[in-house]
Amino acid sequence: MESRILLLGPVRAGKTTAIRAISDIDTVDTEVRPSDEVALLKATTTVAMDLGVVRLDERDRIVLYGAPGQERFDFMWEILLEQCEGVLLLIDDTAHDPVADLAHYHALLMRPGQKRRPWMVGVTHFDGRSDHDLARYDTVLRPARAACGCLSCSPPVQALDARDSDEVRALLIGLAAMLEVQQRFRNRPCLA
Ligand SMILES: Nc1nc2c(ncn2[C@@H]2O[C@H](COP(=O)(O)OP(=O)(O)OP(=O)(O)O)[C@@H](O)[C@H]2O)c(=O)[nH]1
Ligand SMILES: [Mg+2]
Repeated sequence: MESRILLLGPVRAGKTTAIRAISDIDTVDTEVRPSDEVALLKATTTVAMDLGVVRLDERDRIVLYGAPGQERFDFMWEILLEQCEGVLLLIDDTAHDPVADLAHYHALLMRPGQKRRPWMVGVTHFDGRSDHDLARYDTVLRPARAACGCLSCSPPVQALDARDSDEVRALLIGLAAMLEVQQRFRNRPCLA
């Protein structure tokens, strides 16, 4: 089975890094030196998309797309979302307000009219802290979770070092399993 997964999230969350860490092919990327305040955060930024491929086993492979984090390229988010069955949302835990970042992307993925997709949250730059520190993200996810237990309303949240190919792979295997479950029970309604 071939799945297409979009890595979405703010600048510096680790989308390009994760795809480079795990891809079995030379990745395609669109990195440029930033000309604005992003230059304070990092040397290069994605302006269109990343592309990689990871083979999970004999049968399954995932095509990975990486979105640009900058809001001014948000038109690419919709184009890439259209191509993808699942989303791995990366949130930089050290950003100014990472809970607000999650709320922003949650609103995008859950807005009326948006196709419901299985998705997961990978919290990056977490660097070995206790998983209890992930609880603050529940404030965003709790209302939708309480309304419906479907794979789109109840995304798992996990710490992730985007540089670590084993960690990225483990998350993607989980997400691929969610996609398979969704395909088997295609008609299961979202109650939210
Ligand atoms: N310490 C630490 N660094 C990380 C972690 N995950 C990613 N990084 C680093 O954070 C930076 C992320 O940069 P990118 O992968 O370019 O981020 P991006 O999400 O593609 O950003 P844009 O393309 O600008 O939207 C890289 O320098 C990574 O090495 C982590 O868990 N811990
Ligand atoms: Mg990038």
